[in-house]
Amino acid sequence: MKLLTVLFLYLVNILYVGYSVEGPNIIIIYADDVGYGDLGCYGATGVDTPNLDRLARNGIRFTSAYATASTCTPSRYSLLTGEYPFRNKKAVILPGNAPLIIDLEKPTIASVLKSVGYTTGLVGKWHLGLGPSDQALDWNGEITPGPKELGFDYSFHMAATGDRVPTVYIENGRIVGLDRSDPVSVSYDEPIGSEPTGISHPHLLKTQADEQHAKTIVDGTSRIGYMTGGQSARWRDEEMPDTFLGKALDFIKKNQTEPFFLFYATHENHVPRLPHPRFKDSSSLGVRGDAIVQMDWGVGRILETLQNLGIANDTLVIFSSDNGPVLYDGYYDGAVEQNGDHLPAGPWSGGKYSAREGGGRMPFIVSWPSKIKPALTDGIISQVDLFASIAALTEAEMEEGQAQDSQNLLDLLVGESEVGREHVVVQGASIKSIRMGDWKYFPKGRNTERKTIDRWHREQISAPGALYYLPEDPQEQNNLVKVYPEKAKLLKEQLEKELGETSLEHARAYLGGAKVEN
Ligand code: NG6
Ligand code: CA
Repeated sequence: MKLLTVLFLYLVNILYVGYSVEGPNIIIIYADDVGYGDLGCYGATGVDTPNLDRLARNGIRFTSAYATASTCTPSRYSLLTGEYPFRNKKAVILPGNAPLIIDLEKPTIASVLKSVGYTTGLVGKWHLGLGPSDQALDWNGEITPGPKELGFDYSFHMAATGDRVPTVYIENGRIVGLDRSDPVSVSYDEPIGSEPTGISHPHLLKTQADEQHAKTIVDGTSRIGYMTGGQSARWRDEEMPDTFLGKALDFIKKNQTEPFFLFYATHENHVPRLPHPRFKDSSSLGVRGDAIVQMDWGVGRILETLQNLGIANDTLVIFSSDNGPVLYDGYYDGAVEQNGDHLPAGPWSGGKYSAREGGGRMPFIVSWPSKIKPALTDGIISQVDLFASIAALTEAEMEEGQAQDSQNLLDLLVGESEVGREHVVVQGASIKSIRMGDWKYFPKGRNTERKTIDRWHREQISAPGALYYLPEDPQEQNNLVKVYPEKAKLLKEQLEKELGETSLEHARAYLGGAKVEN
């Protein structure tokens, strides 16, 4: 009898450990510059997103989910490390030849999942720098350190953004399709090589661009930065989504029998918006809407593949975006003219580069068919919380001080609770805001955000700051700071506490002086 008990306990133990190590597959689909109002399930008009709508119908749709910043590099930094971006001075929009900004000692979601037995993959946009910080990177050898050193077993990605050189794919640390006799060089200071630029050869362009985006022309589109060589390796913009999707599907198929983590970071909806011709006029918003339809189609293919492989029920899929929407972002692609009545940020004001709700509040959908029941939640969550929540889900150990801003909101994430964060900080291009409950506060301060996007900041960010009551003022127009000074003080103090050593002045000075200013 005793022997039987021991045997039983032993079997239970194997089963239990086996289960915890297996966990669900995890896919984070991270869109670029897709706003709160850009999906059908969040009220979009002029663009249909049936696949994401279905994901939302069968999963949890969040209405108070945030990116930590309204630009790309800082948001991605937070998602992967579980830290607010202002903890790392280098976490600002990076040029395409920036060194890796994540400390190699720091755990990432990928390294943590790897440590509990997941196979980890990155496909799509990176934009967190590549190579060492003490010497220039040779793009033609092994590109390291990068995703691999941060815990990704497999990677297929671009260096930075679609509008920045180098315009090549990097797979497991090597440029794909590179001809050694035609090496790649990249410069963000001086012009290099003799290739046409948008300034010298505007007639060669598919779309005209501003001066910043008018450097080396690749595939008919001028970019930010100069590049020579690598002709055989240069991407074709219109094929990029299919290329990334193909790699994502390959990764899923290859790893279908073991737990995997895929960080699938789409290029859509960043500029240059050059969707595949088969999506032409698939929306009524011009290329910006067509690119959203294309992204949605790709999500559909991923879901269909999970279904066909029989692993859909055991796969946790999280969809979100890195920052709010923008219509004009350097290329005259018609997005502004063709936007019609569509509200890319939904009911919120501001968008990309802004610390208003439109800059940080994101579409956020979570699906896990075997576990999650369909729901709608207003609990506050930030993408920075994915680290601790996913660590809790997979029973991965987190050490003291790691991922310091990440809260374990697993219960909210899987619909077992509606309780989220008490407060959340969103970093705009030059100013930070805090939301606490239904209130939103901006500190007093010089505002260097782009006038065209956030001109009202200039009027409203005057002493002693600005306070808004979101349920009645989603557009953040009615400054109540003088009506509720105590409330303002409470939020101000909380914001200062969150910032910690990063004083407001310091953060602002740094962002204001950053190379790429917005
Ligand atoms: C800005 C670019 C913008 C875009 C952005 C990065 C200018 C004038 N504008 O600096 O076009 O590339 O950086 O976008 O250079 S993000 O989504 O990756 O943060
Ligand atoms: Ca972005």
